[in-house]
Amino acid sequence: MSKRKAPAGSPNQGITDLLTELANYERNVNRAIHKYNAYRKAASVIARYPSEIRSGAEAKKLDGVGAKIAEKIDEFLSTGKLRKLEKIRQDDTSASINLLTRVTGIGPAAARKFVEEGIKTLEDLRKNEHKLTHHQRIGLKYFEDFEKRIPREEMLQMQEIVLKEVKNLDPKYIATVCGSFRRGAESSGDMDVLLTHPTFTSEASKQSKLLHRVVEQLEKVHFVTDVLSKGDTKFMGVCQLPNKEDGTAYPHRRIDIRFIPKDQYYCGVLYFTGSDIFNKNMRTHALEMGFTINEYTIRPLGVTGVAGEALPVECEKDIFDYIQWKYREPKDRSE
Ligand code: DCT
Ligand code: MG
Repeated sequence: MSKRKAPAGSPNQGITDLLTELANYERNVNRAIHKYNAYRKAASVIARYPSEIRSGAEAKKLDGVGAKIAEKIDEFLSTGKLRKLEKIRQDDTSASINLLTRVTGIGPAAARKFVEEGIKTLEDLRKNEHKLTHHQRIGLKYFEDFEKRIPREEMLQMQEIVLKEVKNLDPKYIATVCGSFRRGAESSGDMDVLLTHPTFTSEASKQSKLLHRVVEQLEKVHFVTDVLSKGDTKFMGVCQLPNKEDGTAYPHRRIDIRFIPKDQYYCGVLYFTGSDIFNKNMRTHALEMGFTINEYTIRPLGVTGVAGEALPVECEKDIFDYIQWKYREPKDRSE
């Protein structure tokens, strides 16, 4: 999962930037996840609105934009700024917490703790390396690189390396690059890879070696450069494309690889393809149809609301079929 960095380029970018900043403030500083989601939802629907918004009332017609957000949009359109944001930006604690949470491995709670200890800048973090976890140290080391979005062209090259190495190890592996890349995005925040193997099912005993072999191979060819964390079913790390022909290096990138039982693979692919907002909407529709979906399974809900056995799933479309939803290609899953 990547930290929030929206791609640029809508006619309402001023408004979406403002809403994203408010969203991050609510999540990181207030830890108000509902407000965070409300701002994100509004930003997302406005980002896809094709023409320039001229008033709060116009924005309010969109699903996910309420009266309060419409008011803020009016203030921003008429004055060019937002008093609430100006105040937040001036507040030293908020600004520091927001900055520190941009380091991977530092969540809102850790950021607040650091700030209370007087650790407020990246420089402060560097001076206090002994207080950081391994994950946070790597996050700090590649701070600038991880802030950069990954152009699709590079994602394609990265995908080629991963799929080739996996196939060379054992052609029976199945791997899918999910996330925004699978939705066709022109740039991505990170690389989300899902992996399975026919011998690994939710019934079968653990097959821990199968993920480790892939990671070791990707390290061997110098694609994976650092490990943030490594379990039997989830690897979080750092990767880098080989240098360009003129010798210049590509930025280091975040990569996650999840090893998923074959019978749960397509629920995983659906979930990790997202978007997060699409997932929420699909889960809501599933509930209305009497099913519960998560990243592992789809299960029918009994009359008492208790979930039954996992239903068999052979592809993503099976999941859409169960809840009687028309299949949507990944590129049409932004909401
Ligand atoms: N996801 C979700 N709910 C969340 C977070 C993530 O359903 N709260 C799913 C949907 C997308 C997928 O996980 C990968 O997450 P990210 O990498 O954060 O999103 P992305 O769509 O790939 O965007 P980015 O280009 O920023 O990586
Ligand atoms: Mg991603």
